[in-house]
Amino acid sequence: MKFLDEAKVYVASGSGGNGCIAFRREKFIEFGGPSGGDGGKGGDVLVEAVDGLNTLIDYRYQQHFKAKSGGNGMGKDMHGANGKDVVLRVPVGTQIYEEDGDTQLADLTKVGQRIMLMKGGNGGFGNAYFKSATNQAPRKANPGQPGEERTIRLRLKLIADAGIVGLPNAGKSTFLAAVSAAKPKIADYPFTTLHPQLGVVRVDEREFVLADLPGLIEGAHEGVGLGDRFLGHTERCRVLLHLIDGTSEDAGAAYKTVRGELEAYGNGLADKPEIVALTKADALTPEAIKAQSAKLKKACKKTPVVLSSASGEGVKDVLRALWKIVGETRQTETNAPASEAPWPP
Ligand SMILES: Nc1nc2c(ncn2[C@@H]2O[C@H](COP(=O)(O)OP(=O)(O)OP(=O)(O)O)[C@@H](O)[C@H]2O)c(=O)[nH]1
Ligand SMILES: [Mg+2]
Repeated sequence: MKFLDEAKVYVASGSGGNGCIAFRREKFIEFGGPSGGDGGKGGDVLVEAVDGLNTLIDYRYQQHFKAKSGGNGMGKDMHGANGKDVVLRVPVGTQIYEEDGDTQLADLTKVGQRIMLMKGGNGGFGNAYFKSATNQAPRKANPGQPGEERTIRLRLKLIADAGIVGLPNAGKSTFLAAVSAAKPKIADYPFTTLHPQLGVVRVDEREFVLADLPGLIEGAHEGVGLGDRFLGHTERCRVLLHLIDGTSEDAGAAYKTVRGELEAYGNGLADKPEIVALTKADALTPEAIKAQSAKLKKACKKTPVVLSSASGEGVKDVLRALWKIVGETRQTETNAPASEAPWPP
């Protein structure tokens, strides 16, 4: 499945059907009276977060979604049919914005969450509706209300508990492959990973979702390399795993480069809890590990985990450290008062 995390779509709700003017005239039946039915309601536009989707790629192929109009009312008191709704199925984590891309309309964070984006127009009343004591034969019916139309932007921000950041070639994808069933592309050239990938990690009978991201380089916030737009996918992460290539020249400098980009991106990324690990330990001599760890420690002001996805060294430690934060933040969330408390209480 191809990955796409932004899409612009045009949506329109259905117009209501017109009311009808008709009179019942039948042989042998007296006082037939007005019998024009009401128009049907136009279809609504709904957006639903569904399971098993993690890309907006479908919206590359279809960008126009129109709900059906309601049917017109007819004689013999027949009501017009209601127009069919249109439901946009999106992955969990999708945000809906106005066309300007700034005003958020909705944020779908749970499977099955459904929002009404635009209501269809109501159908018009037929003349049977206007019959009254003083006007027994109204020649009046309403037209249906028009539907609405607008252009919206969909933006997917994946929902993962933890996200892996680091320079290209740091071993991010290799780590994800080592700890989950995900099969990311791994190669010894930069920018192997072009879009985020998720994996489910199990540690001590617990599960959490880990996201592997493309590499960041200096100037990413100005568009260098792949830019930093994909960092949007870490905005919802509870913790970041920052991997630093042990075979690089200076692990401390590598760390600072990525931190600089996280800070430049903003949106609270630099304030997220972070686990720091020095990778590819199997390819280093004990002296090199010591030297690189010291440089890294100086830069990040904590002791980095020494990690090797190849030999398995340190992998469990990293997962436990991640789970500790993921588990704790999940706990505080379940204890927190529900933000959408029912009303009246
Ligand atoms: N010896 C050794 N090599 C590793 C280890 N982890 C990754 N590598 C190698 O490092 C290279 C880059 O690994 P990737 O996992 O593709 O790196 P990445 O951080 O995902 O890189 P980008 O996707 O380009 O940002 C590959 O050749 C891996 O085989 C490790 O633990 N030990
Ligand atoms: Mg990669």
